[in-house]
Amino acid sequence: MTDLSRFPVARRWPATNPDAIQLYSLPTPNGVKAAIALEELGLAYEAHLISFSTNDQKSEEFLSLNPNGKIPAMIDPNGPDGQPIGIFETGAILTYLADKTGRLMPKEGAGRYAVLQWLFFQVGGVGPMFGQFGHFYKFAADKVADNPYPMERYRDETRRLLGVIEGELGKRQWLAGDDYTIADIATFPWVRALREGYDAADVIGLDAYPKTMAWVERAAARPASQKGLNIPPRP
Ligand SMILES: N[C@@H](CCC(=O)N[C@@H](CS)C(=O)NCC(=O)O)C(=O)O
Repeated sequence: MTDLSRFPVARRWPATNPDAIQLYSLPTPNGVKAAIALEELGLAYEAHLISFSTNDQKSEEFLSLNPNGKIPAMIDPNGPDGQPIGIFETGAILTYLADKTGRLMPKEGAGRYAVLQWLFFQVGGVGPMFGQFGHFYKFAADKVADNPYPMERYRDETRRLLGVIEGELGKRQWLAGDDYTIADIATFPWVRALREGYDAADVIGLDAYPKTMAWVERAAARPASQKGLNIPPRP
C-alpha cells in the first residue's frame, strides 16, 4: 500500500485507497476536466471535495500540493519511476493522464501538437476570458453596475473565441481532429458553463454558434462526462 504521508493534503483529506489516484477538486469548469478524463480512462481514483465556502483551496495543506491555491490538483501514487507524484494545472494534469495511458492524445507526430495547441488555447484563452466574463456578468455585476466596460470587454472576447471554435468545428468533428481528445475535455465544460453556470446564452448569443453547441452536447452526452460533470458531488 502506498504511503502518502509525505503529502500534507492527504493527511487532511485521507485516502481510503492510497493506491488509487487522489483528486482534490470541485465540479467547476476547471475541476470537472480532471474527473471527466479520469472517467474516460477508467482509472481508479478517489475525489475529495475542496470547498470554496471554507476557502479549502487556500489552506496550508492544499497549498502544499498547489501553491497557486486553485482546483483541481491530483496525486498519482504510481507516477514516473513508480514514485508518487503531485500535479496541478489542468493542462498538465490532462497531458499527464494522456501520457500515462497512451489515450486521448496521439503519442507523437503532428496530431499530438494539434491537441497540445488547442489545449493551450483553452488554458491560456478560453478559461481566463470566459471566467472573467462570468465574474463581471454574474458574480460581481453589482460592483460594475455603473460601468459596462469590463463585462463588454470579456463578452466580446468570449464571442470572438467562440467564433474561432465554431470555425474549426466546421472542418472536423472534434476540436483537435477526428478523435475525441483532452482538448475537447478541457474546452467543452467552459462553453457549457456560459449557458448552465452563467445563464448567459442570450447575452453571448450562443445561437450564433450552432456547431459549437452541438459539439458541447456530443461531448457532454458521453457517459464519462455525465459522471465527471458532478464529481465530487457538491454537498
Ligand atoms: N489555470 C488553472 C485554473 C484553475 C482555476 O482557476 N480554478 C478555479 C475554479 S474553476 C479555482 O480554484 N478558484 C478558486 C480561487 O481562485 O480561489 C487550471 O487550469 O488548473
